[in-house]
Amino acid sequence: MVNHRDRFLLLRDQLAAKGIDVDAVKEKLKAPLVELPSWAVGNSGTRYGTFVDKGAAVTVWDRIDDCAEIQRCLGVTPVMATHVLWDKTEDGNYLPVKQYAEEKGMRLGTLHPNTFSGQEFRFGSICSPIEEVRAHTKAHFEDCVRIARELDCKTIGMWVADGTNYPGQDDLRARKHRLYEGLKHLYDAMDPDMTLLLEYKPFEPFFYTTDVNDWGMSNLMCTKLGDRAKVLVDLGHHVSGVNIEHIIATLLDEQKLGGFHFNNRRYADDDLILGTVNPMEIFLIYKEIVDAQMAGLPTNICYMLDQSHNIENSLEGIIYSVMNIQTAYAKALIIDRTALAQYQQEHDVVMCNKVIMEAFETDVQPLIEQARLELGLSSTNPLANYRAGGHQKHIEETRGAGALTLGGGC
Ligand code: PSV
Ligand code: MN
Repeated sequence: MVNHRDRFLLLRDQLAAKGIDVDAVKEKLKAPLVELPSWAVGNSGTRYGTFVDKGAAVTVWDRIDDCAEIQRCLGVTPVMATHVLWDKTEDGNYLPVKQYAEEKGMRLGTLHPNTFSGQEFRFGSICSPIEEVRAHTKAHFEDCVRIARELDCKTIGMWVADGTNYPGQDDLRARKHRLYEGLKHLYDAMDPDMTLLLEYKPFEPFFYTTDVNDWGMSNLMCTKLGDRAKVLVDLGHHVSGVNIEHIIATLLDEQKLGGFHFNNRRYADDDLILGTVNPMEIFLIYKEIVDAQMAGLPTNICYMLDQSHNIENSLEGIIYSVMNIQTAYAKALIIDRTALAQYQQEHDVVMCNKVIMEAFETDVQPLIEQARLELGLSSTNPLANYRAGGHQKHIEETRGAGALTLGGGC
C-alpha cells in the first residue's frame, strides 16, 4: 500500500512536470480560509419547522465552543462571523464575547447588522415608506459600527431584506433613493479602515420586488458609496442557471468583489452543504480568483460560510463544507495555466476545457493532507477527527436538546 508521504511526493512530481510549485500551493492551503457563521451551529429549520439536534448550540458561548472545535479539526478556520442581535451576552454586551472567543483561540470576524427580525420591518427597513422605521434602522447602523469598533471587527456584512409583495405597493424609484440614503448613513458612520459588504438576494422575504435584488444593484450602490463598499456574493442568492463565476470575474476586474457567503443551492436559497450539489461551481469560482491574483489584481476578499443545517449534524456539515472548499481551492491552484494560455491562443476550445477538467479531476487530497500535517492537526481527516474527538458526546450530555431557531430557512 502506498503511504501518505509517497502519494504526496508522487503528486508533487506530477505537478512539478507542469511547472506548478506544489510547496507554494501547500502554503496557500495552510492559511486561514473561511469565517465560520455563528448562526449555523445552532438548530435552524425551514419555515415549516425545525428538527432539534441533541446538543445544538443555544448560547453565544456554545457557538464559540463549537467554532473552536471546528477549528481544532481543520486548522484554517480561526474566525467566527457574527450576527449582531444573536451574538451578545444575555444582558446585551459584546466585549465578553470577544474575550471568550480569544480564550478559545478564535477571533470575531464580519459583523452582520439585523434589519429583518422585528415587527417594525413589516414594510422594510431603510427602504420602508415609514420615516420612523428608517430613522430606527439608521440608529441600529450606528450601534453596529460602535459594536464593530468595540470588537475590533473591520467588516460589516449588510443584507437589506427589503422589498415589496405587490405591484403598486410602493414607489420603486423612491425606494431606491431611500436605499442609498440608508446605506450612505451606515457607510459614513464607519471608520476609514472598515469595509461595507452589501449582499444581494433575488427574492425572500419579499417576492414582487427586492430592493437589492442582484449584483448589479449591489455594485451600483457600492460604486456610489465609495471604495470601502463592495459586493457580497451569497451563492444561494441566484436563480437557476446564473453563471456565478462570470459575475465573480466581472467584480474582480472592477475591484468590487468584497466577500462571499458560501453554500450550495439547488433551487434558491437552500443553504445546503457547500460542494455537495455542484462542486464544479466552487472550483470555477476559485479559478477566477486565482487567475485574478496571478494577474496581479488586488483581491481583498472576505470568505464566509452561510449555511443552514436542517437534517445533518451542523458541525459535521460545516467541517465537510470547509473540506470541500479546500478541495476546490487546491484544484484551482493546480490548473496548468501555461498550457491553457497556449490552447487559448490557438483557439483550441476542446483542449482548453480539457486542461480545466484535468485539474478538476486530479486527486488533490495528498496535498491537502500534507498541509494538515504541517499545520499540526491530530488527524488528516477532519470529519473522522470530529467524530473521534468527544465534543459531540460532551455537548449532548451538557446542553440537552438545543431549542434555538435562528432564521427560518434564511
Ligand atoms: C439571508 O438569506 C442571508 O443569506 C443573510 O446573509 C443573512 O444574514 C443570513 O442569511 C442569515 O439569516
Ligand atoms: Mn447570506
